[in-house]
Amino acid sequence: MKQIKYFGSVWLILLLLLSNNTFAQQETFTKETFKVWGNCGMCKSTIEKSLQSLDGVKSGKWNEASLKMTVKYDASKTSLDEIKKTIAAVGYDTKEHRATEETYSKLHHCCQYKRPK
Ligand SMILES: [Cu+2]
Repeated sequence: MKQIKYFGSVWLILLLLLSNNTFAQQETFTKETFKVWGNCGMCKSTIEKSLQSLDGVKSGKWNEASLKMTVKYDASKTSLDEIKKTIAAVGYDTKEHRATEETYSKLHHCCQYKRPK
């Protein structure tokens, strides 16, 4: 009887270790902050929505006052470069990736922010 109890707790400990490990794996996201040029709340939703289709991005938040973009992503699935390219593809500039003139000109007129030189 004592032995059964003993094995029971061994299993419980093993189970706890395993689930702990699973939680640890979910926390391996890389967090980065960088500047994205833009104007308003509409830009915010366009920028943030563009990343929803990108595999490996956990979250992306852009602040229209500071122009700061904060992303959390899985570095084994995507990269900062890929994220910036995706943002440029919907019309928004970062230091490294500029939107094409064509994409920029298709933005709503109030979203046509002052572009970096
Ligand atoms: Cu806008």
